[in-house]
Amino acid sequence: MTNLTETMELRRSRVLKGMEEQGLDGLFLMGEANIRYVSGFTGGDSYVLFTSKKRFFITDSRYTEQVEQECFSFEIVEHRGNSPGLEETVARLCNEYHIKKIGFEQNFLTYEIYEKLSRALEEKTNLVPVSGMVEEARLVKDEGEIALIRKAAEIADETFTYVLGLIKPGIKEKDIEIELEYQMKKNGASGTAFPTIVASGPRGSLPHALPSQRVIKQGDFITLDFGAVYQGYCSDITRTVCVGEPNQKQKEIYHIVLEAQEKGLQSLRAGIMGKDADKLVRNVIEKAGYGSYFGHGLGHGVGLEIHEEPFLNKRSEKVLTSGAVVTVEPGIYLPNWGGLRIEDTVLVTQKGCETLTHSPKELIVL
Ligand SMILES: [Mn+2]
Repeated sequence: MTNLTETMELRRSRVLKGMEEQGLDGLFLMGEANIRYVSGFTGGDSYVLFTSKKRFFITDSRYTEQVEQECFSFEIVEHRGNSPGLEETVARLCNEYHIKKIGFEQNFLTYEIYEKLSRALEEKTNLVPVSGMVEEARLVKDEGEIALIRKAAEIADETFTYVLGLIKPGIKEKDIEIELEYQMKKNGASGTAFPTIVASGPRGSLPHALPSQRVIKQGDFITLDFGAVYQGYCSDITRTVCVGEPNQKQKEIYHIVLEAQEKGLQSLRAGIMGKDADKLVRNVIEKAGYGSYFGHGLGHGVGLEIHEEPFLNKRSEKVLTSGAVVTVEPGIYLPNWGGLRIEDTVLVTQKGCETLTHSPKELIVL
């Protein structure tokens, strides 16, 4: 594994190369995950300004000491408090370093900041919207990142095994959510990767059901979708279990989704296009007659963010690369009946993919 300094330098040189290709002599970053990726900073409310020659880390007094500890090779510039505001600060640096064309992240910079920044900048500086300049680099995970995602996946697996022991008729969805989140933290997670989903009985038809006060009953399917964050990196797993013996229809639908999910794991490899992977999995569910009940995409990238590139869905023309980490998560959702989803986090490799979440997938009957 390369050391942190080398890793950061490599990441920054990729971004600088992208700037050069787009003719930018400045790049203003506001996306939190992007900033963490190029700086190692774990706090919030801070920004990075790259110029061809200098790197500025723009923060306020709450974080200055933390930036000194976590980041290197940046000139720290304070804003807010006793200093001028963000837009004035960025404009001052652009003027001082004669920036002609500065890129800003169009998906993060608000219209309000854009207006203030436009007004503060001198006329010779052009503000140019850009996207994906850091996200592209983040697509391929390095060894260190993969190790952290592996750990986040392991925490999720351990948590699932533990929480299975607590699920029985009479417990509420909310209780299961609290246990999942508590156990993930006990197992080393800094937090949850996204709001935990617990959907039982007929609520299983809501793909993103938030846990309710519903009491678990004998015969319920329960879909648990949760993930851990470990040192900034996320995991994502979904399992559906049955409380008591499943009926014929539950068994039938479960096996269709399982077959589709396994088809996904067999199909993923470097070189496949997102929409082709989606199609192969969707075919399994369509052939079984439930195509219209699988409304969402096959999966998404996972890393510093829970949902990031590459997205795997009907429209995705992104070609998967070795080192991408994605989810494979087909589901079937039948209104007024219920539903289920099965999801793993996987690492895309040259020859196929490696599953990082290992919880069992045969129907668990509690
Ligand atoms: Mn997911």
